[in-house]
Amino acid sequence: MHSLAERIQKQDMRALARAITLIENDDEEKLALMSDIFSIQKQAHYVGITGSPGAGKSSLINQLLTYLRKQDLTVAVIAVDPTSPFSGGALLGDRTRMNQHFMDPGIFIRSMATRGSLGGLARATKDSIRVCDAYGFDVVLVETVGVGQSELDIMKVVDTTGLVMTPNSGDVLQIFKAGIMEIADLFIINKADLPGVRKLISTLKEYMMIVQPEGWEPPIVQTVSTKAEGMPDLWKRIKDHQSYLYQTDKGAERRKQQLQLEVYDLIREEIWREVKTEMEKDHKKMEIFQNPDADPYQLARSWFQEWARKDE
Ligand SMILES: Nc1nc2c(ncn2[C@@H]2O[C@H](COP(=O)(O)OP(=O)(O)O)[C@@H](O)[C@H]2O)c(=O)[nH]1
Ligand SMILES: [Mg+2]
Repeated sequence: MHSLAERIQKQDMRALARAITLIENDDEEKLALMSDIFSIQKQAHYVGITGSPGAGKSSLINQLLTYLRKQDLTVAVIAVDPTSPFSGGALLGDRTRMNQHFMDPGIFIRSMATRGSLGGLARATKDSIRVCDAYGFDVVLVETVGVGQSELDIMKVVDTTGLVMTPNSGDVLQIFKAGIMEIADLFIINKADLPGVRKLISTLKEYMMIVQPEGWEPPIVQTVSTKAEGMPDLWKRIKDHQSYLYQTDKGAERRKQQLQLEVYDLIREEIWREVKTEMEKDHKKMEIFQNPDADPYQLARSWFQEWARKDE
C-alpha cells in the first residue's frame, strides 16, 4: 500500500494534506495512491453546499461544523471557489471565518487551489473527497460556487446537495437557467433574517409544482448563519435525505451513475490526449489549421481514424 494511504488510514492529518497536494498537482504518484484509497472501506456522507457567491455558504458550513462537532461527528470541509482563482481573497475570508475550528482534530478544512482547467479542479475535488472519506470522517462537506458545468460536475460526486439561496437576491432565475435547481436535494434559504423569505418560498413551491419531483421532494430549510439559526433542522433534513437514499437504493444508483460518468470522462480525456500528442508530432497535419475553410468534421474524423489504426 502507498505509504500515504497507510498513514491516512491511521488518521494522520499531515498525510491527508500531503495526499491532497499530490492530487492537486496531478502528480505521477496520484494513480497509485488513489487505487489504494479506493480499496479502503469508506462510510462518509458527502454533502455539497452550493449557491451564488455571497449567499453565505462558508458562514453556513462554519455553523454546521460547530453543530456537528457537538454531535460528536467528525467533519472534513473541501472548499472550491473557482470564481477567484488568483486573488485568494475568498479563501482568506473563508479561513478566518472557519478559523475557530483549526485546532480541532475532528475537523479538516482544505481549500482547493485552481491550477489548470476547471475540469481538472473538478477531478481533484472528487479525489480529495475520497481521500477524506478514507481517513474516516463521518461527513465530508463540499463548498462550491454554483456557476458552471464544472461545478455541476463536482456536485455529481456528492450524495446530498444543498442549494443556498437568499431572499430578495433575485438569483433564482439564474440558478434555474444554469440547471442548478435540478441537482438540489435541499433548498436552503440562508439570510432568513432578511425580508423576502415568504416570496422566495412561494417561488420555490411554484417551481416544485411545475417539475413535480419524483420520490424525493426537496425540503425548504431556513437558516441564519450569522446567528447559527436553523442548524438542527438543516442537519435533520440532510439525514432524512441520507435515509431516503439508503432505503430506496437511490444512493447506490446515484453512485453507480456517477462512476459511469466519471469513467466515460476519463476515457474521453485519455483518448483526446493520445490523439492530440500523436497528431501534433506531424507538422504537415498541423499546417491544415492555416486554412480556415477546412472542414472540421472531416478533419476530426480523419485524425481519429488514423490514430485508431495506428497500432494495427
Ligand atoms: N444577514 C445575514 N448575513 C449573512 C448570513 N449568512 C452569511 N451572511 C453574510 O453574507 C456574507 C457572505 O457570506 P459568505 O459565507 O462568505 O458567503 P459565500 O460566498 O457563499 O461563502 C458575509 O458578510 C456574511 O456575514 C445570514 O444568515 N444573514
Ligand atoms: Mg465561501
